[in-house]
Amino acid sequence: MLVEDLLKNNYLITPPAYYLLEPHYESSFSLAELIKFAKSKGTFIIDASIAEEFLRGKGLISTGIPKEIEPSKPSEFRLDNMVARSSEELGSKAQTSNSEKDTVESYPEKLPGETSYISTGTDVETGVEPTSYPKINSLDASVSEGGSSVSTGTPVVEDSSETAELEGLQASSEGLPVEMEPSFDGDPDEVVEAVSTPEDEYDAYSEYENGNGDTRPVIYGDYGVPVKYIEEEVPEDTGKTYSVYDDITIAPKEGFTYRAAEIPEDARVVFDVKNVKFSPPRAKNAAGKEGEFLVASYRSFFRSRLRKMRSILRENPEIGGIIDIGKLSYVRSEGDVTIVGMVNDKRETAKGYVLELEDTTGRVKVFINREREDSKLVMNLMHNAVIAVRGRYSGRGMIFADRIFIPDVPRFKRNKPPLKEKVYAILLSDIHVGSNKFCEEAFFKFLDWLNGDVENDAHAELVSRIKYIIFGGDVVDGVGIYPGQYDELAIPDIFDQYEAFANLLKNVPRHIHMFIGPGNHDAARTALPQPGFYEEYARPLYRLKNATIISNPAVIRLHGRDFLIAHGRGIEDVVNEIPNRSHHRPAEAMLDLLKLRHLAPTFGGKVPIAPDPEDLLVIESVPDLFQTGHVHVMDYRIYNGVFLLNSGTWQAQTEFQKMVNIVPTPARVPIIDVETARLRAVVRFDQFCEGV
Ligand code: D5M
Ligand code: FE
Ligand code: ZN
Repeated sequence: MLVEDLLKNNYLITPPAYYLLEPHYESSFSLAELIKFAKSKGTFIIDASIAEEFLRGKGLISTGIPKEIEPSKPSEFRLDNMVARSSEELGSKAQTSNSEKDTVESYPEKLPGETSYISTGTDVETGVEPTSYPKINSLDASVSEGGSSVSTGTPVVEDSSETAELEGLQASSEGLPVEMEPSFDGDPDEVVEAVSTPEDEYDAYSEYENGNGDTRPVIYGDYGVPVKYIEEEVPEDTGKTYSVYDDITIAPKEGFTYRAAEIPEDARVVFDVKNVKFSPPRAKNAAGKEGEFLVASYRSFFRSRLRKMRSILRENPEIGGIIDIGKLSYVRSEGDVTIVGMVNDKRETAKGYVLELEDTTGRVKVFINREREDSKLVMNLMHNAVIAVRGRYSGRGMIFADRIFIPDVPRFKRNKPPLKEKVYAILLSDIHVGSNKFCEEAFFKFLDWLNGDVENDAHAELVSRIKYIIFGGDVVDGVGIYPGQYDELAIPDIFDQYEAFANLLKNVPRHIHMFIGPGNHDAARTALPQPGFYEEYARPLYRLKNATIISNPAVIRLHGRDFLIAHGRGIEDVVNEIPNRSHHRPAEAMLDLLKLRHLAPTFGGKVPIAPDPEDLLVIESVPDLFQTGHVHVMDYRIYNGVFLLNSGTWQAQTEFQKMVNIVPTPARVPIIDVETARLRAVVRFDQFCEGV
């Protein structure tokens, strides 16, 4: 089976590509050949364009898909990144389920001093044994293991390819993400019934002329390739019943006392995207076109990024007078110059690195020799990040740099006044209510625990002082977020998903204030920043008495401590661009973002960014705590007084995550001591979400 064979080797195939390749698999090409080809293309996802190219190269098809429907970016993944995420790297993170009930792990004495790092998620801190991760087969081994027949190279004749295709389809129906054509050798009534499907049910599909005068409707796949004929009836609503948790009522345990109920609330949203007033760009004249507005908006966006970054960089006393790139040609060549610019490009040369920097006045190339200490910073620069550079201007559009300055955060922080009493905040994200992998039972247990159902005094002390809960996005699984998601939904309706989540949150004791922000699975603007949830979908959340809806990103000031909350999609770009970064160590990626003082610097990468006239993703002021989620792995560290925490998730591993080797750490509750903005404890409920 092509799909399984590819999966064994950590390669993915899209349905359109599968249909193209399967008929020829093992008769005209081997697994090894296909993998070798995909590898040469630097992708591990075999999509229709890769399949076409491969088959064309083997002379198995003569025409390709038209240029305009080829995806502009053949793959979101680069092989070099995937290789970097090797088994030993994945295995370095110890995450196991804990068999003890509600284990509390206390941290404070283990936290090192301000300037040192907490190493992420090591066994020492979590006190758990490392799990061994499924080893990624080495490519060579698996290719030989594939052992499929050697390609004869003989092109398949047009006629027989059609039958081959049909046979291929029927023979390989298992393990495929799409439904298969029914075979017609069964009961003739079945066929009649299938054909009698009303026309209007097919509204969503277009007619497809397949060359034989057959105009059966088809579904088009991602890249405009027909995926399958519709022969059978569109699946009827089976009347699937599901709970939106309106029967869940958990009340505080009698006699349980909450200290936090007596402590006055001191919480304020100090930054929320919704409160930022933009002044949209104006058209030069009445004939201004939409495109011009967009360009003007982006220009304004970058101008704003440069302005904000320049003022951050200026706080560094080492950086002297800054000169506009456009004025470089006026400077005398002997002295040093300092510029601030956005990184357009970075390249490695034999002796060092060449960067292209741009500001609003021009562009310049910067060379830094590998011998220079600061050249080490180049590896961690992301596209469109803003940096300062000091060096000698050669006069031919090139600066020879001796220093590179990243925005970074100051080494020392002002101490904040102590609080009268201990008060705690829980930082969660990626609840994914509505997914059939949502850890429902674990979440119920968490709610019980919040309501005072605790085993011992240590737990009671924690619960008693919890005053805030922050949700950093992906609170529901959403609908239509990825192809085939419907099959993985327990609650297939987005309205019901929000209602279900709100019904769960009604069981959070009333003295606990919640802050809830959106992520990429939520009903909200897809591009960053996300102002909030669309009200018409998430109304039940807006109606909660003890909750505030926040934007992504947002800054919440709790008792004078600033908590920067973001869903964290920028981590994807870090993993994509910076060597040796992994989804399994998100705190490290968060640190890269913090040092660049931006939540998603790369424009045109994995993360869509809205062309707002102002860049609201710049980390303008240094927070006490920085929270993200998104990658479903709990991880944390400290850097120059800032506590970085990536919350885990409440969703067990999905099929997709299994394929791409994402191993989530579900149902963990990190509790933050608000006074120090550091981790106080992690309470685990993961034993209740095994095998979800
Ligand atoms: O993201 C959960 C995790 O799955 C996170 O590590 C990103 C990863 N993910 C999700 N969708 C994709 C696609 N399409 N490509 C690559 N990686 C992906 P969540 O936002 O909860 O779905
Ligand atoms: Fe998520
Ligand atoms: Zn997400």
